[in-house]
Amino acid sequence: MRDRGALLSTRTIKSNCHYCGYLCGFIATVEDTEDGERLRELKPDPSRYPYDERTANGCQRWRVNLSEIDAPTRVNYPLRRLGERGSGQWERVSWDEALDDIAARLSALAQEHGAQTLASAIGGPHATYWPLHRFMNLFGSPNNMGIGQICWNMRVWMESVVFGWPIEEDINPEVTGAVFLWGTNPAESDNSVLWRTLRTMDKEKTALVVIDPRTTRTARIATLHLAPHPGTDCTLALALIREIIATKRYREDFVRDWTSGFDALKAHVEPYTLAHAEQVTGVPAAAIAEAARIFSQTAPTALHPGRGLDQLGRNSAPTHHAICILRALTGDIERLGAAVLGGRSSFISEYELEMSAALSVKQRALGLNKGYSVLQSYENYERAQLAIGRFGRNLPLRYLTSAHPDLVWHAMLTGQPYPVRALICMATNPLITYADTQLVHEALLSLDLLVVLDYHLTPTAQLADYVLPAAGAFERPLIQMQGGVADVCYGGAAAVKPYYERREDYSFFRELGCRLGQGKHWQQVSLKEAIEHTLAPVGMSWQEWTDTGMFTGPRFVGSHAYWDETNGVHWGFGTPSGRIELASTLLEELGCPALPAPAPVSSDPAYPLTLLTGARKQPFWGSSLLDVEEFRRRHPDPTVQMSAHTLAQAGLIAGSWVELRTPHSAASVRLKAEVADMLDGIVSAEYGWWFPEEAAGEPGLSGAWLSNINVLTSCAIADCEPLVGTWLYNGIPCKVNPVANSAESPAEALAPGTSCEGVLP
Ligand SMILES: Nc1nc2c(c(=O)[nH]1)N[C@H]1C(S)=C(S)[C@@H](COP(=O)(O)OP(=O)(O)OC[C@H]3O[C@@H](n4cnc5c(=O)[nH]c(N)nc54)[C@H](O)[C@@H]3O)O[C@H]1N2
Ligand SMILES: Nc1nc2c(c(=O)[nH]1)N[C@H]1C(S)=C(S)[C@@H](COP(=O)(O)OP(=O)(O)OC[C@H]3O[C@@H](n4cnc5c(=O)[nH]c(N)nc54)[C@H](O)[C@@H]3O)O[C@H]1N2
Ligand code: SF4
Ligand SMILES: [Mo]
Repeated sequence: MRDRGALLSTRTIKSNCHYCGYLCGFIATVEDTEDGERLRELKPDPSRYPYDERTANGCQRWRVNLSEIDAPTRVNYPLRRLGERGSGQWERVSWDEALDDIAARLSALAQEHGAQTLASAIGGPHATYWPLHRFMNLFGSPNNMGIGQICWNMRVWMESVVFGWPIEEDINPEVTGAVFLWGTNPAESDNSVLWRTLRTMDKEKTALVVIDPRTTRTARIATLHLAPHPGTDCTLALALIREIIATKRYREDFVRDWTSGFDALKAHVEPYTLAHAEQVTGVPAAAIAEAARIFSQTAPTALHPGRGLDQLGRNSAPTHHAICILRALTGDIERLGAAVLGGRSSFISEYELEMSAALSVKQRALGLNKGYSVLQSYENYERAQLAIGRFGRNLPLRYLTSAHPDLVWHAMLTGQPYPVRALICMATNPLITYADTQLVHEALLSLDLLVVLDYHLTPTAQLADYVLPAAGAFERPLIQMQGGVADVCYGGAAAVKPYYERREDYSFFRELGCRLGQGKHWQQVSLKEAIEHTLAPVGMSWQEWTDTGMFTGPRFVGSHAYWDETNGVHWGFGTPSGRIELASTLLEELGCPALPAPAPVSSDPAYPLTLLTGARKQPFWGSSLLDVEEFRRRHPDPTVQMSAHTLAQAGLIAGSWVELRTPHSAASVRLKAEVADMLDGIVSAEYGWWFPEEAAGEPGLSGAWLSNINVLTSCAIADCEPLVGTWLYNGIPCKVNPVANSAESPAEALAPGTSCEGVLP
């Protein structure tokens, strides 16, 4: 732990939490000591977005910033591997030594194999990724792996296909008549504005419809809860569409004036009767009809989809497409209280910051996705942009072209279609959070160079050549820009200088870039300067930014209806036809069905149960915060939930360790069985589990194999959804067995006596 030295003075500064995408404002008390600055205290800041006393009380994570900033498990100095990969042995080196060596090795690898030999991996919404994207563009590699294919890309892509640009939901209990939460559970996944709004709104005035196979805490406050069999949501959506058309409850004028493909849609949904939908989804016909009635009431309806739909493999794209159609039918688009098109950033956009234009045509053509995922590729990003770009808007290119992990892991292992020999991971723990842990493990072991930027020595970091200590919340300024698909950004200043030798991620990419001849593209020496530069076009000073913590541009709702004098047409939407395309001409041009249809749901007679993975649970976040003792006391073990009936049928005892298997893997994992209110035949397993207290390094990698649900998942490209490459995290055939010694934790059962020796120098 850090020596405190004598206290010289105390001051306060406005800064931000970064344990989720809200970046809540806090007033940080900082002590200046002889030994440097130290974060002493945090108080929620009533002057800044998204303050509300109840939020601060409702969020369990922000307080741990005070201990995590100096936790014994933090990485504080650049570490270089000693011995074999995964040995668990490290030597401390200087940043210059690390950067010089990484630059030299990347140069040599690019010389031998081409710049595409470097891949990168990013994670969830908790970091500033554009510096990595800029570095990769300037280096000349198209191969960034994102987690977007199973997080937010599908939404952005399908909204862009149908509406010509992503939308922002506008849930406002003053005007919103109904909120549909579809495959999302904000009670566990959201600590702030959304959950607070839903919880407190008057359900007599604003109906709340929850669509989820589990009776979650969110479902319990719903006006109507529909529990479809996992993966059957597309059929449900098509039945809602059919019912709304059949009962003439759609907005006829809006559909006539602003959409295309209605007749084709009407014919297409004909087979999706209430009876058919009841049979496929298990939701009673009367409940579907009631949901259709609520959706199409006169007041605005806001629809908020979540991970339940994002991670449905082949059913993900058609389901998202169908819910976009629903919104358009009832005119709930470009409508306050429902959804509005996002703006275009009037500060420097993420597209410009990531310098996407710098990646040459030749290197784009080497993108691994070509021929595999139709939309998620450089060529078809450009195709979609032809219409979208009419309004000077650019979708964030690097996210929406990110390379499919299955293709990248295989290029590492086989050298096909070309060798990928190096990987930089920033703010991600792919060994735990990406699909198919065995494949990820083999691929990482095969590399010539693996560099990991993180706060902790995660299982992924344990396999690295270099682990570089990242500055975290309160140690660096922040800016969140929604990928540039809205005219909003928020964030603020650092409270303290990074502790020890930690550095901002920005600084790593800049320093590495400068060593590789990118110097003229990294004019701003720090992230603070880069944020000032980003905000310059809107005339916002640093002082104003850190005082308010937010920039919002003017909001134009209904710009599609503006009459363009010069061309004698309405502005319309950013699609090829200028209308909302219920039947997509872009998809048709690309050889795909223009209208959504459900794909078969996975099944396997040898694996009779259905596995949902990754249901969010407070207070944990992804694979993070498992080292926080207080959290582990409250939630010590990974759990798998099922109904009392399913538990009994499988011969299991609540509270005991059980073994899960799927057809994707010869291995199994252990979690603790828990009874919950949900459909029979389904099991819902937590994700993200490893055990920081277990021994680091091979073979155990701090318990990375014990309860990590991604040991059982797969992202095999042949099974992925063809437009974006989404794989299946929800709806995997599985079986659950009792285990001998079911009171024993998996670590006791498999690796007796292992414990965490201090591995950090
Ligand atoms: N089976 C299954 N797998 C899933 C999911 C699921 O539901 N089921 N969910 C998926 C989804 S939606 C997501 S978004 C991903 C999340 O996957 P990841 O993003 O890989 O997981 P996290 O644990 O959130 O974060 C990884 C690491 O980032 C570090 N970190 C945080 N902030 C920073 C930063 O600013 N800089 C640096 N250098 N490091 C930082 C943390 O210490 C942590 O070790 O998981 C996906 N994987
Ligand atoms: N505490 C906590 N909060 C988080 C995170 C975290 O790790 N921890 N991660 C953040 C990230 S990266 C993300 S992407 C968001 C995700 O946020 P959400 O989308 O709200 O994710 P969940 O809370 O898991 O809710 C998804 C729901 O979908 C349901 N579901 C599963 N399969 C199906 C299906 O086939 N059909 C339908 N209709 N529903 C289905 C599940 O039962 C579950 O209740 O959460 C963010 N917030
Ligand atoms: S909601 Fe909680 S975890 Fe998220 S930024 Fe705010 S205080 Fe931090
Ligand atoms: Mo996510």
